Amino acid sequence: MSASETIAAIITAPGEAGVSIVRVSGPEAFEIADKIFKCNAPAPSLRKANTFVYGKITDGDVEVDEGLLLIFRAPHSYTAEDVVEFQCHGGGTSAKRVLRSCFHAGARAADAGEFTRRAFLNGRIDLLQAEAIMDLVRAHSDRSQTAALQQLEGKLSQSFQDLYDRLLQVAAQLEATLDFPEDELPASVLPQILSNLSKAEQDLDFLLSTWNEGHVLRDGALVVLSGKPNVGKSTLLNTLLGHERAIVSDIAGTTRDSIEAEFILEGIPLRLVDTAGLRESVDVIEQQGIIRTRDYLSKADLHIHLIDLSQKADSQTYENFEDLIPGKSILVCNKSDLPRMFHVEQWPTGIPIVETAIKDEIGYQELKNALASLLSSSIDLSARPHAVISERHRLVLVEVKTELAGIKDLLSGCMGDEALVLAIPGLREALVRLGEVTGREYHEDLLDEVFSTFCIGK
Ligand SMILES: Nc1nc2c(ncn2[C@@H]2O[C@H](COP(=O)(O)OP(=O)(O)OP(=O)(O)O)[C@@H](O)[C@H]2O)c(=O)[nH]1
Ligand SMILES: [Mg+2]
Repeated sequence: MSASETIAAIITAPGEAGVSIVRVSGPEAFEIADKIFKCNAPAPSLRKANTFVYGKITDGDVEVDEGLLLIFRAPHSYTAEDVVEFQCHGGGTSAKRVLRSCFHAGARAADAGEFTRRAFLNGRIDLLQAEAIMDLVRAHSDRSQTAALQQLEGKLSQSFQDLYDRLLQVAAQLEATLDFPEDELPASVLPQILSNLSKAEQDLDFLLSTWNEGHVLRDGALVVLSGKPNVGKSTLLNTLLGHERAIVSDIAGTTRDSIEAEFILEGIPLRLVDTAGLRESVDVIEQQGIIRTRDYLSKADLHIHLIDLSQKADSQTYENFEDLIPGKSILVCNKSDLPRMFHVEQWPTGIPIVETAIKDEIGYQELKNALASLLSSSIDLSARPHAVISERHRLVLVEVKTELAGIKDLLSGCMGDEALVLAIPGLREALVRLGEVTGREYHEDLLDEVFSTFCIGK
């Protein structure tokens, strides 16, 4: 992979559409445009930046499409290189023919994420901003999209920069301290260093506290519907989605396999999972389904457990209650429209209980409110969306936190030269790791890891 090569890819989604765009980036972008784009004079390479022109796109002697050519000159382009973009016709064929023509004229196919990787390598954006671009593309809700936009605008980069600068200041203070003979060290130095370290720890803890929200906004909160067969799980899934996604019937054991569907609640993406009903079963397929239910329950962010008020409680009911976790689970007492047969000695404690007749949408709004209330423990719904860290960033922060705790212990014990000498490498390591989040420090493996999640054309 070399920036001396000119790369090309279709940057719009496949499928029928009015327009598709082919981007070409690199030193030969204009040479390629001159070869394949026929327009009124002047030729593309002689045209001004940030202009567009109509013309015919050719491959050798063959005209392959007509469209617009957009002109960007380094460093004012997506990649910060010379870039031309062909706006041609959408659909399965036109853009592919235009792309092939670019290859014949000297471009090579761009790898997944290569345009954005070049934008990073050319210093136009940092690694956090590069990741934000993919988060934007993948955002499932307004809130996720706004958080990604904030990250692209550099809000998260600034927080990491502030943390980095504070630790750099501590490193400088420690190095300076080494120059003093031990008995001449000013008394104020150690408290200053420790206070800076504590402030860094606070900033770090704040960033870490945004992880759960980041996980929910990027991946969606996994909300698992569970309960005995026939309690109304699939009816609830369909009601939430507003269409008949799962089969509903009065035969217990209708849902055999887990069914996942996306649902947006208050701007937050949820991955709803309808599951096979929990019961003792001799049916091998049903047993497999129940294993999957258990697997989903172990990974769930939130859990809606349903019971049927028209049926008597039994030992399975109590066994299922053991899966309920305060702060994570809601108990839905369904079929309240039917004569009540359900009685238990002991209701689970600390679990919100909502009575419903889902079939008639009774109690449905209360259930959505209870769900939003549980979600608000990881996301402050009243606050404006803000940039939040991802799993990659969390792993680095956890390491840096451990490193800082070790340094604080060393320095709190004594302020001898030995402690200083031991503390300095730890701090340097913490700075290197922190630098990897924004890409101030990077190596090929790190870039491969980050950009491997990108798609072609991004
Ligand atoms: N009376 C009444 N019937 C309901 C209600 N909710 C669901 N049902 C009925 O209960 C039956 C079972 O509903 P499902 O949604 O298939 O139940 P399930 O929990 O998915 O069942 P399995 O897939 O077998 O585990 C269907 O006949 C529904 O129409 C309700 O609130 N009141
Ligand atoms: Mg079902």
